[in-house]
This record gives sequence, structure tokens and C-alpha cells, in this order.
Amino acid sequence: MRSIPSVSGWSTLPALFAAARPRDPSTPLLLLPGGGTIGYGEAGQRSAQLAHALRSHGVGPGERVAVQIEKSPLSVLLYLACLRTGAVLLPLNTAYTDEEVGYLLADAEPAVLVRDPGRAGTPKGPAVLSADASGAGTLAQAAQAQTTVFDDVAVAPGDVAAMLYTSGTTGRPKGAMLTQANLASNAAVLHRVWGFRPDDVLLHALPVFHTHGLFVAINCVLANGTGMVFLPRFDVEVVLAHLGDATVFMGVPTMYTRLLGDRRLDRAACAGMRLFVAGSAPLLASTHDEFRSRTGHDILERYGMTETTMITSNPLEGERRPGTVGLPLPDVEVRVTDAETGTPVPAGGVGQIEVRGPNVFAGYWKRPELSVSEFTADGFFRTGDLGSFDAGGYLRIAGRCKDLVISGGLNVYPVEVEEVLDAVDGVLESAVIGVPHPDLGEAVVAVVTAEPGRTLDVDDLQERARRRLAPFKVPRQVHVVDALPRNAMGKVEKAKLRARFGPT
Ligand code: MCA
Ligand code: AMP
Repeated sequence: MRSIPSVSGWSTLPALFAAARPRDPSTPLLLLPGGGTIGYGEAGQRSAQLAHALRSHGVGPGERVAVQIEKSPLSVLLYLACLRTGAVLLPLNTAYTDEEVGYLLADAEPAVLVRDPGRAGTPKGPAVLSADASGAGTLAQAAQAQTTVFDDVAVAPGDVAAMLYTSGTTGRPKGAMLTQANLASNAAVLHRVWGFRPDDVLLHALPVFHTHGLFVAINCVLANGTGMVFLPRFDVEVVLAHLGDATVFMGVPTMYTRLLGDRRLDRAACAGMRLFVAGSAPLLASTHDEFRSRTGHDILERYGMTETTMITSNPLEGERRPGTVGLPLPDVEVRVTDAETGTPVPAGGVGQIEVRGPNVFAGYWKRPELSVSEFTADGFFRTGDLGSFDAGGYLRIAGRCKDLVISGGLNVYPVEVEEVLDAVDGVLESAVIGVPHPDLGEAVVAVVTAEPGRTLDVDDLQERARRRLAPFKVPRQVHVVDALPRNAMGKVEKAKLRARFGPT
């Protein structure tokens, strides 16, 4: 197996970041789109205050800190504060409904939940603190009264630094425990193989409650000791306005297709840029080609997963092959195996992608049995993705054996949506699928059957789904059919539904 040559590893994030911290405390860490900066020195002081405030609310090493706040500098400061207290950061998508959050809190049992001050509802369980970038909220105010010096808790490589909920290959969301060593080794590797430079500035437009925006993007910046233009959300207009202030951009494919939809994206607009990285969902080769012809830049596509952080990457130097996710990262072993026999398939053959290395998570929270079923006997994690290596050692993702829809880079687990639809009075059963979509890559579509003698109202079904699920999970289309196609085992044949209800 060909891979990018090994680099020396780092075992904790604080050690990695401390080694890169700029000597001059006024060096900007966050460049704010409205003007203004937050330097490394100020970030250190403010994260110290937050760390004290968290500690005064019972947060200690290993305690989960759930955070569901709109993206702002506070998101980064809270991340740093969690690292300093040895706590486990549990970031939550701001789109989640109270019902979704309630499930995650009951499972994760965090010491505190930090929310935007305006957010209504009082979830059961943790102490609820509020904070936003303007300084409003109980946590923000408690922090302001604290000293700006904090004695960081010592952390070990095996300590859990973050817990991210994902459904893995099956079932309800479960907490993937990511250790200091997982995150630090991956950040160090990405920082090296993507050739970060002392003058690099990242244009950060991703959400910060997933691996991509939080760990891939922010950790590379902190490992480089430089700054990032920190945008509250992705917006074509704003990204175009700030391309000239940055050198590196990371995005999901939907962001690239939206940028290409604007005629102002051209060579001149990207003249100061060094690197464009894509991941989280398949980047069409046609998008890659169009981006190159418009801007002169070859998008560097990489592949990862919450449980493993980054697995493969196209090279910085050398050929970036469109339609592939590149070569295994240093120290990361990737193999493609036969589903029946578990033996590696020869180059060119499609099989299940399995991963082993310092990047692979410590297991699912409270689910030790899955550390048996989701790993092979020799310690490889089963990704649930299908792929093949080409003769040059580049990995091509061929599909997924897990039931998952990726819409605009966000994961939707069909079973979660099906449970909600099935609970609606009059619905007999449902099947949720992803169909190709020009903007989102895949769009969520539901196919439902009615109980005998009942008629279903599609708008009402969508409305009921919206009440319980984050908007990105709500089916964009609902089709009512007489019966769902099933195979001899009684399993719904989703491939047939995708063929029938996909774009014509
Ligand atoms: C927003 N909407 C969506 C999505 N995003 N619907 C389906 N799929 C989506 N991804 C809905 C909203 O709820 C709203 O619906 C309507 O679309 C418009 O919302 P708006 O806020 O304007 O959308 P947007 O801000 O333009 O968001 C699109 C986006 C965003 C920028 C593509 O979804 C995004 O930032 N995606 C990136 C996700 C990401 O970071 N993934 C990394 C996961 P309504 O009008 O009905 O309310 S980490 C990962 O996968 C692994 C580890 C990896 O390899 O990276
Ligand atoms: P998540 O569990 O949210 O981290 O999503 C991980 C999944 O996203 C992977 O298992 C893949 O199915 C998919 N993914 C990530 N990067 C890529 C990529 N570059 N190409 C295709 N699929 C990707």
C-alpha cells in the first residue's frame, strides 16, 4: 500500500498548540469579518476566564461540556477552555430540536450545557448556562468576573478530548470518543502534509460542531500558530469578499458548487490563495475540473469520518486525482476488504474500507459491545464506506454499505427520519433515501405507505417531521406508494426506490 511518508506524531493537543503558539501575544488568532481581531494573548486570557467559570459549575477532567451556540469567537474560546480544564467538549448542531438535544443529553450526561441566551426551553439533566459573543448570558458574565490566568490541567494522550454524536454504521446516534492522541496526531499530520506556512491564513466558513470545521480546520490553524478569518456561516458573497485576506479555504462540495455559481469566482479572485481543500461528501470530478478551469486551482480532496478524523488525502505536491480521495495519511493504515471473506481485495477491486491508526477513536460512549462489532479482530475500524484503490494507490469511494444520506455535507440517518414518519397516525411504514441533488449532493426523500383505508397528506407529514427533526433532516419530497419493494429477506430495497424517485 502506498502512503504519504510518516511524520513524527504529537500526543496531546495542548502540547501541539503550545509548540506553535506565537511569541507575540498580539498575533491574531481570529480575524473578524466586521473588523477587529482576537490575538493569541487575548484568547489565552478569555479562555482562562471561561475555564474558571466552567470549573465553578462543576466541570472537571473527563466531564462532558455540551455546547449548542451560534458560531462566533466564543465557540473557539470555549473549545480552548474545555482543553484547559481537561473536560470533554460535546458540540451540538444549532439546528437540533429540543427533542433531539434531549436524547443526546440523556445519553451523554454532561455536567453543563452552554446555549445561546435567547434559546427557550430547559432541558433535563445538566446545569444550563448561556453565553454569546456579545458578552450576554450567565456563563459569559461569570467568566468576566474571573482571573485571566488559569493553571491548565495536565492531560494524557489517552484522555478523551471530545465526544461527537454520530450514528456510525447503524442505529441511534452514539458518542464517538476522540482522545487527545487521536486529534493531535491527525492535526499534526494534516498540518504537515498540507504544507502550512508561517504566513497562512485560513478562511473559516464551516460550522464548528463537526469534525471538519472544528478539528480539521481550527486544529490546523492552532498547530500553525497563525490566524483565521472566522465567518459566522457560509455565504458566497462574504466568502468572495474575504478570499483576498486568506490563503487556505476548506469546504464541503456544496460550498464549491455554490461558489462556482457566482461569476465573480475567477483567477483574479483566487490569486492570493494557496490551497482549497474539500471533504465530508463526494466532490464530483466535474466540479474539480470546472474549479480548475475557472480559478487555476486543483481542489485537494480528502476523506474522513467522525470516528477516525482524516483518513486519506490527495497530495499537496504531485497529482491530485479528481474523483479520488487520495492516499492514506502517514501512520494511517487503510485496506479494502471483501464483505464475505474479510480478506483484502486486489487493487482495482471494490470492497469495504477499513482503517487502523492513531487517528481511530477510543470507542462509543457507554457502548463497549460496539468496540467488538465495529472493529475487525486485528483492530481495523469498519467505516461502512465502499471503495477501491487504483494502481497508483489512490482511494476512490464507490458508495456506502451503511444507510446514510449526506446532504450538503450533513449526515442524515434514514432510520431516525423513518421513526418520526412511522409514528404519524395513518402511516403504515416509510423508507428514507438520498437522491442526487445539484446543490446538496444528495437530498432527503421519503417514500411512505398508508394504513389500509387511510389517506396521507404530504404537507402535513413534512410539517410533523419539521416539529421533531432539525430542518436539514426533513424530507424535501414525500412520495406515497401502495407498497415498499422488499427482497426475499423482507428488507426494503432502497436501490429500487432511488432508481424510481431519483432525478429523471
Ligand atoms: C441547510 N439546509 C439544509 C442544509 N443546510 N438542508 C439540507 N441539507 C443541508 N446541508 C436547509 C435549512 O435548514 C433551511 O431550510 C434551508 O436549507 C436554507 O438554510 P440556510 O441556513 O440558508 O443554508 P445554508 O447556510 O446555505 O447551509 C448550507 C451549507 C450548510 C452551507 C451547505 O449545510 C453547511 O455548512 N454544511 C456543511 C456541513 C459540515 O460542516 N459537514 C462536515 C461534517 P428551511 O428553509 O426549511 O428552514 S464532518 C464530516 O462529515 C467528516 C468527518 C468529514 O470528512 O469532514
Ligand atoms: P461523519 O460520520 O459525519 O463523519 O461522515 C463521514 C462520512 O462522510 C464518511 O464515512 C463518508 O461516507 C463521507 N465522506 C467524507 N469525506 C468524503 C469524501 N471526500 N468523499 C466521499 N465521501 C466522504
